[in-house]
Amino acid sequence: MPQIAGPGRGGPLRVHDTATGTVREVHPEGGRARLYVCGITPYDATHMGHAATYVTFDLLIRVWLDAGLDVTYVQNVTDIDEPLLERATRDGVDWQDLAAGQISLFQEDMEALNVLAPEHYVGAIEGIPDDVEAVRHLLAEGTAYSLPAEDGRGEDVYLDLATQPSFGAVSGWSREEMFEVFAERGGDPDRPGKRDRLDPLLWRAHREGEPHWPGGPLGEGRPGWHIECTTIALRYLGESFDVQGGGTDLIFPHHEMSAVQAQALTGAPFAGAYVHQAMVGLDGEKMSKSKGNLVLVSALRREGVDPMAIRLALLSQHYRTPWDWTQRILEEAVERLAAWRAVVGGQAVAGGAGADSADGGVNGAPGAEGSLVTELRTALATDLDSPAALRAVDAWAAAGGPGDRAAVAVAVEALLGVRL
Ligand code: 5CA
Ligand code: ZN
Repeated sequence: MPQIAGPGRGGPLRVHDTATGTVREVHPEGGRARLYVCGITPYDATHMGHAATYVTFDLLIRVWLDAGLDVTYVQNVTDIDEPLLERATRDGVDWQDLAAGQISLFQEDMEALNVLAPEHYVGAIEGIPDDVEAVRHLLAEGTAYSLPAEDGRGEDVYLDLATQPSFGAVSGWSREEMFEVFAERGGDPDRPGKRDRLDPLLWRAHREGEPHWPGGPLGEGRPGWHIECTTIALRYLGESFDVQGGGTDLIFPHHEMSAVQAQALTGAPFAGAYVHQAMVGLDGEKMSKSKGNLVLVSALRREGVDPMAIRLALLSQHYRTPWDWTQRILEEAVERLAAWRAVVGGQAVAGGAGADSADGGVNGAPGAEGSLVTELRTALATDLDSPAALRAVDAWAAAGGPGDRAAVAVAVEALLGVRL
């Protein structure tokens, strides 16, 4: 990741870890931080929930960079999965064309929101050879088992959770809680023959009319959803990387299963911390492609909304609190952006706190801008408290923008990703 120029250095990041239920310091030794964030399933355009997730992890990266760490950031794209195939069939389009179009739109949206691109952006299809190798290994170890497909022409493979004592460590959920969402989130609890109804699918044998890839000893087929993220993360980040990220809708089964599969493969914990963005909704319901209640980044951009205002709207809500997108939140962000820009682009304010701008701030003794930068750093390093960071800039702007305004603009972009 690029180093972001800014004055001085920020302190170590503290962030909420779902697995321990605590806010913990995540500041790896050795100067390199490793992050994996679950990417999109590319069958529909980026909505505010996705955008909130990727802006949150962008903030996390910016705090790490500001603290002097190098960051290796990996994201997958689920370019083969049930919902993508269903949507393509429904709309009578080729699933590969659908995915390619949505992936470019997502990347344009992210760029517009000034979200730093991952170093490795890896498609599930690209990862299939690693999945095959992983599943073969688990079968050989006796931690996975096969079941004949309904048509009798191939075998599906499942992880045997009973062999994995770490199962449950990510979510901390009871089995009852797990069953409540397992089926609706891609699980197949009623598949006959499974040893545990929660066992995750590792490999699905080829069925008539479904896309398929060579699986070597597994035969033709395609990987299950969770193994995709397990193998991509292990290949590009290695064992026990620092943060696994995504929305809270992925805590179970996705992150639980990706982690337990990694543990089965390597014997080591998958990640050091599991960080989750709360769900963004619309009118009291989770915003989701399957429900169709969407506010799209691309649609707002087409209407001429400044992407920096969209970013500010997302940052105005704390990542751990579920919230509903409203027009009011966007309007406030538009006003805030205009207010900040007016101060940063304006002439120096006479007298008062503005008088100390002469000391330069950036590398010299901290002036008014220096104390603002310290406030921003403290807010963000304290469990990514973006609302507090925005309030600090508001207060500075309301005071007429004392100190070196150009230095403030640099810090606001470096830390918050907002271009003034
Ligand atoms: N491809 C999988 C992950 S491997 C997937 O969940 N794709 S997705 O397109 O459905 O979601 C992309 C990311 O946005 C995920 O991290 C997901 O947790 C997050 N997300 C989805 N809906 C919301 C929402 N309403 N609010 C916040 N985050 C969301
Ligand atoms: Zn994932």
